[in-house]
Amino acid sequence: MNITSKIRVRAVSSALAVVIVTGTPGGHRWGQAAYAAGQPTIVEIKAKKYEFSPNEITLKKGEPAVLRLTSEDRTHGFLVKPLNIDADIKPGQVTEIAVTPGLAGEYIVICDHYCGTGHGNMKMKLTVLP
Ligand SMILES: [Cu+2]
Repeated sequence: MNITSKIRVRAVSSALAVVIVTGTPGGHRWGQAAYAAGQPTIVEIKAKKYEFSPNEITLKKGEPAVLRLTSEDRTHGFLVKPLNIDADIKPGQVTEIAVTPGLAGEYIVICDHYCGTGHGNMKMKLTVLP
């Protein structure tokens, strides 16, 4: 299988580290080395018109997590501006976002990739506990 994975490392503030990994299912796991140290919580999230499932997740401040995103139909977006997360979710691919939230709070994740008539309501809640 061709390796089409990409790793984008965001400019990090001291409060937050975000790494976005995109790969094909079954492909080489680029993220493995990066995650080995932290034993992150894995959170699977599926996207489809016009919802995320689950539509609510909870993380803990300072604890590393990996959001593993897949799409069941078409390309969706996954945007949480305050946490510096901005990813595309493409069908047939797994998009992994390694995040260690630095700020507690309640955030709204929105799909920022136009996906049809219900697009404007495609949201989920991400809570970061202190
Ligand atoms: Cu959308």
